[in-house]
Amino acid sequence: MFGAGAMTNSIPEIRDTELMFVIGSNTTEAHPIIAMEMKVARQRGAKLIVADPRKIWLAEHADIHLQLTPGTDVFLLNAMAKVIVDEGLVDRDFIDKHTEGWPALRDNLAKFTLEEAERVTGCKAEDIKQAAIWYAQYKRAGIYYTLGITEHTHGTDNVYSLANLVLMTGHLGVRSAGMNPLRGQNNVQGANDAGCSPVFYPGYQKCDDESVRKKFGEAWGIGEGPGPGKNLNEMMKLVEHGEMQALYIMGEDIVISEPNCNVLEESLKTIEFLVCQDIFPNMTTPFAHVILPGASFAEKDGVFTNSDRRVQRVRKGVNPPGNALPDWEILIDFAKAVGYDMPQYQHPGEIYAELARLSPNFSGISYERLEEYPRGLQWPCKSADDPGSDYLHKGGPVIGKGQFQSVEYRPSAELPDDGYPLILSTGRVLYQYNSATQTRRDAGTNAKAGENFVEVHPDDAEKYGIMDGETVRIVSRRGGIKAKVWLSGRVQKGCVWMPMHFAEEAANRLTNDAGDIVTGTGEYKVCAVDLVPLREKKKAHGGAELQAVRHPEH
Ligand SMILES: Nc1nc2c(c(=O)[nH]1)N[C@H]1C(S)=C(S)[C@@H](COP(=O)(O)OP(=O)(O)OC[C@H]3O[C@@H](n4cnc5c(=O)[nH]c(N)nc54)[C@H](O)[C@@H]3O)O[C@H]1N2
Ligand SMILES: Nc1nc2c(c(=O)[nH]1)N[C@H]1C(S)=C(S)[C@@H](COP(=O)(O)OP(=O)(O)OC[C@H]3O[C@@H](n4cnc5c(=O)[nH]c(N)nc54)[C@H](O)[C@@H]3O)O[C@H]1N2
Ligand SMILES: [Mo]
Repeated sequence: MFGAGAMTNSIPEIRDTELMFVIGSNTTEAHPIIAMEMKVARQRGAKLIVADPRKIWLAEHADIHLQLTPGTDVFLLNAMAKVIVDEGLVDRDFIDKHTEGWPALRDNLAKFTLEEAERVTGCKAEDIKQAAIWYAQYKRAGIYYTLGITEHTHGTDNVYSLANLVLMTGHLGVRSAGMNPLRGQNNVQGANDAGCSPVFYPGYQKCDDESVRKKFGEAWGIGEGPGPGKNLNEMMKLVEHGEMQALYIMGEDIVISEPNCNVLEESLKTIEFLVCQDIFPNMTTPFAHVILPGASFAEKDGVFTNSDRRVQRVRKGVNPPGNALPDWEILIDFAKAVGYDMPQYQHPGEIYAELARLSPNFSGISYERLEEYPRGLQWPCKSADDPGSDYLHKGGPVIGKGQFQSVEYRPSAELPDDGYPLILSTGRVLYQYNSATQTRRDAGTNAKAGENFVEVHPDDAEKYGIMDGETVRIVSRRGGIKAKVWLSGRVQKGCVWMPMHFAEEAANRLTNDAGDIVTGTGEYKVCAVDLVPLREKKKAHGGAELQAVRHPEH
């Protein structure tokens, strides 16, 4: 909608903001460094609005906590947009000069009344109204969002709705404002920048553009480059249907991290050829025909690009163990082995030089220049004397005109019912990292967060007759796992929450693999579950076993 896929603003700008709207981001646990900047901003008097179904740390410290029902963000955000129109707080000048599609959006907002919003989201109408007014009134007002927004079947609609708010209030191209998706994995921004995407060549140049395909095909000596490929969700569906013969997985533990992983695990048993390139054995490597040992971040040279488009040098600290190699060296050997004569790069700096040569946004960045910029260079950086860009869209969206997008509210794919009366949402804790392939090897993090748990609201616990610390079985239409109950006021009534990190009782045995219609991202944040209390029952010959005491049908 603006023409660039990254944080519009920079992390150091956060401390100078006047208002933070944090939605679907447990920033203190998942992005603690960014959260420190938010805490500084708060100490300096910035307003804080948090929209999250759980009472996360930031919510406890917010001026307004919009504790919405999971999956109802589209309604919340469009109701906020309507308030901004009704209160006469839109930035007419910005809309006229820098956007397209305003009349259609404005008309579409009519149905998102505060009364309906209160009913659908469970948030108080007056809170929604106040949040909207503050967001529009403050000039340096920034939106920060992550998976609570994107990991839904309507994730793209959520993002559209947020971007509409930014455009209608003109909070774009302004220091300490903008729209800021916080990237999850180290260098996930850099991977996308470099073209690790089914729809983009390096530098976000589109695969469906013939001139782009020609340009890269020529540079790589392969005639015309290929068009768009399949996204992760589409590939997993092909694997399930036995239509994928081979998979080459680099740095991903799909058996833990993909939704509805029971089905995936079964189909991996039958895939003809599976390569895993990883720094550790993980839950997926047992299915592999070939394992290629990669070198870790500390064992190789290169650059990482963080969430605010900042390209920084990293330098090898220790040698890789055994026959492990940096990923780029493995890829060159692989290319050679399958008959492609890839240039014999001697150093990742040479690969970066090629990226910069072919991608205008990075053309001013080189390893030599990065020596002079210990804090990195932020793209767009278009020439050797360009100091890089702290915030984007100065003087108007880079796309030319910002594109408003009208959306309709669609509930989540699977809603609670009599059989599965609770909403399960999944996510992260501070002390474990994603599939936990890395962090569970460490005694310190395991001492802090070493076992699976499920947060349950005390009222629901009473209904089920379960107590704090008791082990329960959690069941969905796709599978069942065990976890220890944490009675917690963090979750709202009717909702339970658990982390995704624990392979032995993996949350993704429960989650729904329905995907967003545009991106394919799985609905990790909403599925329907039931709890089955387990009680210890003495066995006849000593020992004890856990047994279900209710709902024997599960
Ligand atoms: N310690 C640690 N840090 C990490 C990671 C890790 O595993 N551990 N992983 C990294 C990765 S890859 C990523 S992508 C990021 C993710 O960072 P986050 O997205 O902050 O992490 P999550 O725990 O998935 O939680 C998202 C938040 O969304 C809320 N939420 C759930 N459903 C909804 C909804 O329907 N609407 C709204 N508005 N909110 C909702 C949840 O309650 C939660 O507070 O973290 C990164 N940082
Ligand atoms: N239920 C549920 N599931 C989720 C989510 C959720 O919120 N809920 N979030 C989703 C999200 S946002 C993400 S990003 C995924 C993350 O899921 P994954 O990407 O599968 O998990 P990670 O633990 O980040 O890393 C995967 C592997 O990378 C390896 N690795 C680390 N460094 C290197 C390296 O330098 N080279 C190579 N070759 N390998 C390396 C690690 O050893 C590990 O095995 O999970 C998704 N799954
Ligand atoms: Mo992520």
